[in-house]
Amino acid sequence: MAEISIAERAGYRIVTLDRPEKLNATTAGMLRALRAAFEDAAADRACRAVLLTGAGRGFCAGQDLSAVNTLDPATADLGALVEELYNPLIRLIRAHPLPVVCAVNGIAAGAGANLALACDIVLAARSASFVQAFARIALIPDAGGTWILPRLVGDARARALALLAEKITADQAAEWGMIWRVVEDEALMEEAEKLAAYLAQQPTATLGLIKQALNASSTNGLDAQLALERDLQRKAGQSGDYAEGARAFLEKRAPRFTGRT
Ligand code: LHQ
Repeated sequence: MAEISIAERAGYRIVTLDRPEKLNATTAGMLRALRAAFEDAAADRACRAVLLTGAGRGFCAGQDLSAVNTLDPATADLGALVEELYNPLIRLIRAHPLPVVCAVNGIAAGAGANLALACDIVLAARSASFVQAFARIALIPDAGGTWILPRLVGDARARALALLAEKITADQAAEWGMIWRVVEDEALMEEAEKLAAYLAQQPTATLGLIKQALNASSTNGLDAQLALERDLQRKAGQSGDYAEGARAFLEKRAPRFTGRT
C-alpha cells in the first residue's frame, strides 16, 4: 500500500502522508512512494510546485518503530535503512527542480520533523509542534537533521534540540527561523495552497536555479559562490521568462511566465 495520496491541482500537486491512525509514521512503502511522487512531479512539465502535508492530527511521527528492519542489536543496520530510504528522499527534495512547500498540520517528530525541514518553504499550523525525538530512543537525528538544523537555528539551539529532544511549538519554530510562518489551524491548507498556486505561476526554471545557488552556498566560499551566481544568472538571463518579466515590468503589466528556460 502506498500510504500517501496525491491530488492534482492546476499547476501543482498535493502529496499527503496518509497513515493518520499512526500519525503518518513512515514505512518503507511510504518512503518509496514519496520518492516516486517527487520524481513524477519533476518529470511532469505541467507541474510547477509540490505541496507536502499530512492527513489527520499529525504531520509525521518519524520512522514507524514497529516496522524497523530489526530490533536485534547484533544484526541491526539502521544505516542501511537510512541509506536506502531516507537519504535519497532528502537529496531529492533539496535538489528538486520545483519549489516544495510543506504544510505541517500537527506534530512533526524525528525523521518527520527533518522531512518537513528539508522542504523549501515550511508553513505550520499554530497547534503543530516539532521534536527531534531521536535521543529519546537512543538514536541520532537523521534525514538531514544534523545538517539542516544548525543552519536554520544556529548551533546552540540545534544542540539543545537534538540532545534534549524537547518538543517546541510552531510559534517557537517560527521565532527561531526554523520555518517560514505559522498559520491558524483552520487556515493552514488554504494558505499553503495559495502559496503553491502562486509559485506555480512563477518562473519555475529560475526558481530551480535559485534553489541550486542557495544549496551551494552552504559549502561554497564567497569566490566560488560569486562564480556560481554569474553562471546561473547567465542561464536565467537567457530564459524566455526573463525576457517576459523585464518586458512586463516596462509595460507595467503582470508577467505571464511559462516556467521554462
Ligand atoms: C507510532 C509512531 C512511530 C510507530 C506514533 N512508530 N507508531 C529511525 C529508525 C530507523 C532508521 C531510520 O531513522 C529513524 C528515524 C526516526 O524517525 S527515529 C524517531 C521515531 N519517532 C519517534 O520516536 C516518535 C514516536 N512517537 C511519539 O513520541 C508520539 O507518538 C508523538 C509525540 C509523536 C505523539 O504523541 P501522541 O499525540 O500522544 O500520540 P500517540 O503516541 O498516542 O500516537 C498515536 C498512534 O500512533 C499510536 O498508535 P496506537 O495504535 O497505540 O493508537 C502510536 O503508537 C502511533 N505512533 N508514532 N514513530
